[in-house]
This record gives sequence, structure tokens and C-alpha cells, in this order.
Amino acid sequence: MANKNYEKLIYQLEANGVLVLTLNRPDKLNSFDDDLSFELIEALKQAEKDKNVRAILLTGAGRGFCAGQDLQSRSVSQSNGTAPHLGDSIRKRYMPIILKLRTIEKPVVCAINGVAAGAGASIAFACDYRFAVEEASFIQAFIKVGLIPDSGACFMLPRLVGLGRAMDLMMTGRKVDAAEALSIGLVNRLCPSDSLMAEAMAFCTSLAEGPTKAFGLLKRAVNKAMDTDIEAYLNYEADLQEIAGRTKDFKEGVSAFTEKRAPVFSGQ
Ligand code: LHQ
Repeated sequence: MANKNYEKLIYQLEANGVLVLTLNRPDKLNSFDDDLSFELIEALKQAEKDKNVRAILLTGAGRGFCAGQDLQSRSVSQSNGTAPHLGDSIRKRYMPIILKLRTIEKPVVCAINGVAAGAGASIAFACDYRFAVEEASFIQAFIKVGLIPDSGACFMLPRLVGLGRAMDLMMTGRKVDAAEALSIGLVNRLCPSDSLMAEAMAFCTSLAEGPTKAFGLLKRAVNKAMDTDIEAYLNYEADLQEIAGRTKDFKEGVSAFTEKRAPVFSGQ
């Protein structure tokens, strides 16, 4: 187990290769002030470099997952009478998080332990798989404060739930409860709050034991497929499969199949 010292984020690498990242500002429902966003960016960079990290599990401390931007923090404060530079704030603080979650070549699972609002929901949507507790909820809170859905919400939400549903959620800012979230495909699995981390960890453990490079290439392929024409995509896919076909894990997968045994993937 390895830990890194952050102030508002808990970084805990388990012996099974699962890195648990916990947003840790529970009294503010883990809303993002500058520190938390920069700490999460740094943690994701570390996770990307560390070969011992083979899956990432992102969650929140306390009763909420994340209430989005801290509306009382200095990057959105209008106290001196001038408008804040939200574009700068998004580019410096949220873009790197969303891009890293989408492009890091390791599986990222989100364990949504309570409300996910605004950019907090966007961060959950950018992960590869979502567990949620039965008390969880999702709020496209942006419109309520006169903003557009940011941190990738307009990109990811229609892809997750379809355009019609996404427009409903984004235009009304209404609260989506966990049952609805499951039924529209916003989350993959619901579980009781007392078993959230155990269930999510069991799933992450199986991912961490998997062919890490193939997961990474799969993410690359899906990202490409979401924004390209079919012919260009099929060529790209062939290039990625060429890379996957040269990994030790592919060799092991084929040997295991032939020898009628379970594969032991090393992540190489
Ligand atoms: C908060 C927050 C919060 C500060 C709860 N800030 N304190 C925008 C601008 C710039 C750049 C990038 O991107 C964005 C994107 C965005 O994320 S915009 C959307 C920002 N988020 C929101 O508008 C959500 C605001 N929060 C709420 O609507 C509610 O707190 C929800 C519905 C999430 C939860 O409601 P409750 O369960 O009733 O909890 P609560 O409201 O009592 O909150 C608990 C505490 O957390 C409370 O503090 P206090 O000291 O009074 O106990 C809140 O003030 C604090 N908190 N969200 N975003």
C-alpha cells in the first residue's frame, strides 16, 4: 500500500494495484476549490506514471460525491466587482481532469456515494464505469446558476443517455435519483451504501488483474470512435489491434485458452 500526502484528496494505492482516490472536503460536499482540482490533476498524473497502478477507483468522503465547483471559492468570486474568468478556470482546473480521466490508459471506476452536481457529475460521467449508492443523485446544476454544462457534460451526457434525455436534464437542472440514473444508463450498477466500496473494489480488482494495455488501447479506440467517420475509425482500430497483438498479455491470453486455464495477466 502506498499513500501520497495531499490536503484535500486521499491517495491510497492498495496492494492489488487499485488506486483509491477520495475527494475529501466532506463539509462542502467535496466541491472543487483550487486546491482540490490541482491535487486531483497531480494524482492522476502520478497514477498514469506508476506502473503499479492498474485501475483507479474515484469516490467522495462523507455524504456527497461532489457538488461541482465551490461557488464560494476565489476562482468564481465576484467580490471585487469584476467578472471571474471562468474560461481560464475551466482550462486550468477542469480540462486537465476530464482529459486525463478519458485518456489515461487504465480503467477508471467511479463510486458515487451521494449527490453529484455540476462539474461533480461531469467528472463521474468522464469515468469508464459508474457504481452508485441507492441514495445517490445527479443534478445538472449549471443552469440554476446561469451557466452552461461544463467539464465535458455536453460531450458525455448525450453519449451516455441520448440527446433527448440529456437536453431534459441539462435544461431543467432537475434532480435524477439513483433508480432513474440506472434506468437511463447514467450509472452501471446500484448498491446499498454499506457495500458500495466493497462491490466497487471487487470490480476494480478484477480490472487490475486484467490486460492493462488492452484496456488502455480500448479507451483510445472508444475515444476515437466517438468523434470520427467509420472508415478512419476502422483504420485506427487496426493500428491499435496491431499494438495489442504484440503484448505479453495477448500471448498469455492465447496460451491460457489453448492450455484450458485462466490467464494470468501482467499488464505488459
Ligand atoms: C457548497 C457547494 C458548492 C460551495 C454544497 N460550493 N459549497 C462553474 C464555475 C467555474 C468553473 C468551472 O465549472 C463550474 C461548474 C459547476 O460545477 S457549476 C455548479 C456548481 N454546483 C452547484 O451549483 C451545486 C450547489 N449545491 C447544491 O445545489 C446543493 O448543495 C446540493 C443539491 C448539491 C446538495 O444539497 P443538500 O444535500 O441540501 O446540501 P447543502 O446544500 O446543505 O450543502 C451542504 C454544505 O455544502 C453547505 O455548507 P454549510 O456550511 O452551509 O453546511 C453548502 O453550502 C456546501 N456546498 N455545494 N458547490
